[in-house]
Amino acid sequence: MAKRKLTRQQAWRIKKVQDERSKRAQQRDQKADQALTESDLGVEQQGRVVSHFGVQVDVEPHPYSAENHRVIRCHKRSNLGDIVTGDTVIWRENKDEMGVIVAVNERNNQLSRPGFRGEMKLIAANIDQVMIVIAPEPEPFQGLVDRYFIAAEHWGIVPTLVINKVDLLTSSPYQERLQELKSLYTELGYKVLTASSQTDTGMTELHAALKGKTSAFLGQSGVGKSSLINTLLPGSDILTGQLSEGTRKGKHTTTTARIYHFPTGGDLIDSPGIRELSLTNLDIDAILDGFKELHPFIGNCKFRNCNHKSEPGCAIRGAHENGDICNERYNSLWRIIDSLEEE
Ligand SMILES: Nc1nc2c(ncn2[C@@H]2O[C@H](COP(=O)(O)OP(=O)(O)OP(=O)(O)O)[C@@H](O)[C@H]2O)c(=O)[nH]1
Ligand SMILES: [Mg+2]
Ligand SMILES: [Zn+2]
Repeated sequence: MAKRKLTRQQAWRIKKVQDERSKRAQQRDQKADQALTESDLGVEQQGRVVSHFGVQVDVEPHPYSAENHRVIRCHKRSNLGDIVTGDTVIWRENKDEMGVIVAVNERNNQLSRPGFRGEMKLIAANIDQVMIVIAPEPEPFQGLVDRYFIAAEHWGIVPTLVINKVDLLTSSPYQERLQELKSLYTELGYKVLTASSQTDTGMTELHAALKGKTSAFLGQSGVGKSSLINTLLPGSDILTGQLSEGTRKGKHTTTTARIYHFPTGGDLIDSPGIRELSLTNLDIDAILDGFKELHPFIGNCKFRNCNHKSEPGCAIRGAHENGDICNERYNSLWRIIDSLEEE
């Protein structure tokens, strides 16, 4: 009896919390709509989304200029759909130094990935290149790099591999692995940079690669994405976090993507670490596309519906037999395809 009563009470409380939540959301929408109809709203301006927090979004004037730079907290109408860091928007200023976003411009591209429940989550938009950061710690994995490169191919964005924390290399159990990864991806034709935000190693090359472009830093938590941006842009003062003592993994210090600027041109987007990059939104063809060295062979299998496992005349298996794709990458390809079939 007592148990049932408690349950009813709990249900009532949950409903109350939910009602309050939806009332608050409605009020926020009303507030944004009200602000929209106010006659003292400023003119429509172009802006870029610096960072977003649910219904509130930080916007800066676009295009960026160091002299006139400022960040304005804006409301967003719920009918505008998802807004993400890097979006360009039309906004109007309010008298209380807040703003209202009235439209989102079409994106050149968008970085997205499946979340825990398979729903697509936006990472950033309007990106020129992605910098995939790995380090001696947390432990680097080729499979994870391959996943990022597959995603980058799918997003239509060129990836660069950044091996960070090279000051730790000589004492690292993964020194050899990192050296192998460096030569593997260099041979495939990708740009591979080495860096250390601790000792400033590689910063000139990194800066040159970032100049004049919008680059998103991606990778596991703790590889030093925020530290790299702090070193490249002194004064950005981004919070960084130590690895956990036991597991030597990152603690997810950065929680939302945010844009930073080189005064001389070039935007950097810091993003939260991603534990494992799910590719469940992609089919086998998209996975194959992510393997650059297979491009000459894709579409050349004898059978149109070849699944590249045991069919005669398979061009993908043929490429492997002829050494056009190395064992490490071929095995990684199948591990990824198998993992998709499991999921
Ligand atoms: N030795 C060494 N440590 C570094 C270097 N760069 C970053 N670190 C350390 O690595 C830890 C993680 O750095 P962050 O910059 O917070 O890593 P992150 O990739 O931004 O992590 P998330 O925000 O959690 O995704 C911090 O303790 C940094 O001091 C480096 O070049 N060398
Ligand atoms: Mg960070
Ligand atoms: Zn085949």
